[in-house]
Amino acid sequence: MEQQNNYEAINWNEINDEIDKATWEKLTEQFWLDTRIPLSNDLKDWRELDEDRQWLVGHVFGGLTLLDTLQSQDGMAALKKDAITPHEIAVLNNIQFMESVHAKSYSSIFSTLNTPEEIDDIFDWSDSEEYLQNKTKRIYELYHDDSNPLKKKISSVFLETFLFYSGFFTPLWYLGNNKLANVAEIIKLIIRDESVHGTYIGYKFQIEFNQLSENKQNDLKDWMYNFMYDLYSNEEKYTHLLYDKVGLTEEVLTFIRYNANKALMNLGQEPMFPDTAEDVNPIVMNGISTSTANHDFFSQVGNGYRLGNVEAMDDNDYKKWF
Ligand code: MN3
Ligand code: MN3
Repeated sequence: MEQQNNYEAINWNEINDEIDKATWEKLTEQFWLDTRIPLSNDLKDWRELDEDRQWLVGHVFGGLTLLDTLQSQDGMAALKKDAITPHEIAVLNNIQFMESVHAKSYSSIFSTLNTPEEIDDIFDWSDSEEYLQNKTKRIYELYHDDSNPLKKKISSVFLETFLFYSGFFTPLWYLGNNKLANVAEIIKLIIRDESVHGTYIGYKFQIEFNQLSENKQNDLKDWMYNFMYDLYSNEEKYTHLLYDKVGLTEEVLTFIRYNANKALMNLGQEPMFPDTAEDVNPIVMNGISTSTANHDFFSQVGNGYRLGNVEAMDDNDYKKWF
């Protein structure tokens, strides 16, 4: 009989990469569930929105549901195959579960704000809309190509730090205008998670990228910038489709170019677009960077449920942890 190698138990007392442990602690510390947010408090704001704006809110969340489904069903499973340390797999398990929480949380928003017929329409749309399906299929194919682990990591970071933001713009915009605060609270919790995910997966990318020869690094860089360019031109069309009716398209495009640069930075690369934080509408920027406005959200539900401040990580957070 052929002898198999012994199966090894994960040992948290022997850490190969301190970033794994720090990320596990950060993610478990900021654990949350959609069921804790009192979404029905936003119904009054919702009823004051006109039909076009209600359509926009419903459909950006339809799009986000599709992307978080991709992350929870395919993305993290794909990255786990390439993990270097057992602790990295544990971190990716945590991320995978939270992607399911994210995907589910939009349904909590739908069931609060939308009628059953509207919800059916939104899911029919997200399961068939051309530009949304384009980006989803492109990333799906890369996740299922095991021949290039680094391209999988690029896909994950582009998805989470760039492609979600055409959708995130809407709740942040309303938050800045003092509307739909509880819906926005869910989105800020998701953004806080994605910020850690993008930084962590970008860090794991850089470890392997830095071991490549200069030629191979340059080839991969070319591929990466072309891929970003393709995704951006698709995203432009998606943004027009969603935002033309409410006149916000140009502001959204600025915001997504800013986030495209952040995605490249997570991967240790130079920005591609001239847009910086100063170019983004400050109403939206406030929403993304400030602590959660109202911690009473959590005392309302009792049980001693406590969360730290809701804020996105900045570029120096890994340094701060140590
Ligand atoms: Mn997610
Ligand atoms: Mn994520």
